[in-house]
Amino acid sequence: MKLYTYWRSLATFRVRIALNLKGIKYEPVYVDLDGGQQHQSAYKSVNPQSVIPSLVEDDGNVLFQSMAIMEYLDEVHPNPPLLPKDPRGRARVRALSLMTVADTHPLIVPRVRNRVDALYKVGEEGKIEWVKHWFAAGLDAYESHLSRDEGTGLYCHGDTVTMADLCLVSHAAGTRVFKGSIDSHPTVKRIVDRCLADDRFASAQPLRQPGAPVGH
Ligand SMILES: N[C@@H](CCC(=O)N[C@@H](CS)C(=O)NCC(=O)O)C(=O)O
Repeated sequence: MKLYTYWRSLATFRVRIALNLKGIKYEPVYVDLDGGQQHQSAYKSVNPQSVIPSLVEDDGNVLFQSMAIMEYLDEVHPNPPLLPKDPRGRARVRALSLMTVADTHPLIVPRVRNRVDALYKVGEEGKIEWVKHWFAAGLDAYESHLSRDEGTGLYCHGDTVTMADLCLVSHAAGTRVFKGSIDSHPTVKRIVDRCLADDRFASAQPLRQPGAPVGH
């Protein structure tokens, strides 16, 4: 399997964790998002949307969109499961996952922050402020949900890891990359710290990938 990846990509981080949890080996193929490699024809022939991750199976089948990939991996390699068995549990885990995948992360990706700058000339500082705003709003929403819902346990849903934890951890990592903190969100922090104590999460972190800046 080949995983098209970049150190900072939060969507790819989610998939790297899923692959580690499932014990699936993969060959990383690096796509330099800052250098615009996602727009070059070599990569567009793999994923015409010009975004990562893409996961290419040995027979050439291309999987794309992190949530679809995580669910596919879960169906093909059911252990350990990333979704609960009951429909309400599955709905809650998917909903918590989508808070990152659909509602926060898409607002801060390079193509969006660059477009905001192109239209409104916000500059580097303005782009960082934009990103920080959406990460903070996402953290507040997670904290409110996770601290009040009975479904929350040691992890986002119950006492075992689910897809929601992979998404939450990616949100927390993005917060950190952009010099924010999760310290004032105790439930989020408790769950993220527990996840990152597991090397299958920790080794997949953005700042531990080749090409990441040192000294963070
Ligand atoms: N919804 C997609 C998001 C994919 C995405 O936007 N990936 C980012 C990196 S995390 C990317 O490739 N961005 C390139 C760009 O914005 O130019 C997923 O979850 O897979």
